Amino acid sequence: MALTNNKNVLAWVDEMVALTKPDKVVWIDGSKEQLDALTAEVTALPDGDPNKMYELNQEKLPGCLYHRTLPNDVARVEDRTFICTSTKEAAGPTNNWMAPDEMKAMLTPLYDGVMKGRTMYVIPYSMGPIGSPLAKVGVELTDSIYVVLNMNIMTRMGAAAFENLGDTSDDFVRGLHSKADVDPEKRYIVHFPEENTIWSINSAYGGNVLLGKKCFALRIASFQGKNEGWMAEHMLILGVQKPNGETKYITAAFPSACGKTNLAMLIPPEGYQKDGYKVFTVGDDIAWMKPGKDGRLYAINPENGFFGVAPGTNEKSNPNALACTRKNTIFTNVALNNEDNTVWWEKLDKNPPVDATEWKGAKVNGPEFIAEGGNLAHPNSRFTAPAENCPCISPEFNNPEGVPIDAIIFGGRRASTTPLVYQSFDWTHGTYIGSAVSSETTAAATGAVGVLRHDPMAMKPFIGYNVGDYWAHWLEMGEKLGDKAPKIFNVNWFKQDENGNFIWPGFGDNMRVLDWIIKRCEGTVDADETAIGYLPKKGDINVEGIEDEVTPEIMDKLLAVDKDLWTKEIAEMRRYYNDDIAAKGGNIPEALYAELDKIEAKLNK
Ligand code: GTP
Ligand code: SPV
Ligand code: MN
Repeated sequence: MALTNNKNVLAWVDEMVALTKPDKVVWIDGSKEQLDALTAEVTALPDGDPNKMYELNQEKLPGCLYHRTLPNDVARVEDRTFICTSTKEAAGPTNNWMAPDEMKAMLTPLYDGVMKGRTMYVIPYSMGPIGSPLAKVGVELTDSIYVVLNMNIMTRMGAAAFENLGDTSDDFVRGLHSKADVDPEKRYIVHFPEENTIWSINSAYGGNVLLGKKCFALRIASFQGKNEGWMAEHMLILGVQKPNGETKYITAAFPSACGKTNLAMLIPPEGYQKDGYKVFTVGDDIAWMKPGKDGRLYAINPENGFFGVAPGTNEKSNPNALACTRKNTIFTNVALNNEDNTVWWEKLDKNPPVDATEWKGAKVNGPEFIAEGGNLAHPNSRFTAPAENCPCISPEFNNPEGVPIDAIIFGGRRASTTPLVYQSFDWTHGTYIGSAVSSETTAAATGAVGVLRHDPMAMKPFIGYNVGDYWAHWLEMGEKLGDKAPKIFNVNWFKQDENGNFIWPGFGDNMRVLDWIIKRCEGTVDADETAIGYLPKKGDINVEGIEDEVTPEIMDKLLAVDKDLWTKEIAEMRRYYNDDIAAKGGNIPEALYAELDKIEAKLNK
């Protein structure tokens, strides 16, 4: 039964049913009975069925399920992701583009009758707390139960999402997904920002198919934000509660698999805990931000769960993330421990299961398999965990108004050049720093791993329009916020020594850097002015308890601004602006070129 009288929703669903021709249409109301029935259906499938999900040990992992996607379908596919605006210029140099009519003409035959013999699930969902002035409604049509069960964790899914839409509103995002034959040659992740529409076909993996996430909450939402005066960013949101009870909120943009979930759930070092510091998680991947009535910038997390990288998550690196995954969680492409029907991934512990099933489905001897160089879990294997499981979830998580932001942090994986932390001179310089984010690539997208690539604001794969206009939008927001704008910083947890070892301990110890950042926001600590920004003065990053690891000599290395490396960095930025952006149709704001000139002049002084 349709869950809404909204005529636009009903007309669009009818149209997509006529196109894809499912045997049956099921509206997802979000009730436990319905979800239990779908879980029973998908776990009853025979072994070897690509849609099969497995129930895990219900004593150790109550409510948890396991799934393997096809080996050709384990990450986002950026080369098959399109922004179809009416002009190529509107999509800009960082996106693949095709004219909307041409794209629809190409995809329509692929969708024609694709759901014959299948059921279409109609998923209503809200990105953001239902009823929040910052929230938005989406509807995803899919032929995948795996998608329904994941969307139930990642969004506020079900009948309630329609509550605020009314009968005539057209303000909802239309998402059409079919796994089709999961054919990588016919896989397309396509956005029509001018029509609030997403078409995804031939994938059944995470970011390609959970359309509320990257497709809506970043690509479509960034386009909406530009037109409506707000921002959609690839950022975690955290709160640091100080000993006096006051909480400071910080957002941070790092490229995929560069530490957002980890920082969002950070546990402060012992000394900080003793002093009374606490960290709360508001979000781990996406922030929607808008100026509030008081003129400050407010952020909500549009999601309702975490789609986190499993490998590397353990009791030491991120106990909060691990705790999130102990119930009602879906694991994708990790390994199975057949000894007790639980899950395992690299660095979970030092005991890979002897009786294991690796992520492609082969039964193996875990320790032997690893000794031969195999990965038991895929490097981009993930957990889908409800936010409510998080031991440090912020009491403001469901606040419809969001939280006021004091600081914005950019960062990436940089083996050299970039210091542990520095602060921008102002918002415009901070926008330049965001535009200059680059990072060594990870397994979160298909392609080579470990190659340095530009990833402005950690948004390169997610900006739903022209990157030059996106930077202009950042500058406009800064002007609107004026002296109430958050301060902007850059961090690098990944600096290495000559042997390729990380020289900063990272994880919980990143609190020491947040501490400096907060003090800078409050104006209670001085800084050294350098060509690239404000750096911590000697001794101002607290190393109490890690003095053996982070000696004064190492701290000097962490905070070094090497003139030669930075001269190269600036030359590369000029090349990037000119050749990769401006020459390819990106309108770079003059103010950003001016920042480049200023830094260059200071370096040469
Ligand atoms: P997406 O979900 O893809 O957007 O990733 P993310 O940015 O949330 O990254 P996540 O926190 O899952 O971390 C990815 C990888 O970075 C994991 O293997 C972590 O162990 C590693 N990592 C995170 N924080 C740190 C850190 O402070 N230092 C070091 N050395 N590694 C880190
Ligand atoms: C990322 O790649 O940044 C993710 C995972 O958060 S996905 O949902 O696949 O985009
Ligand atoms: Mn992400």
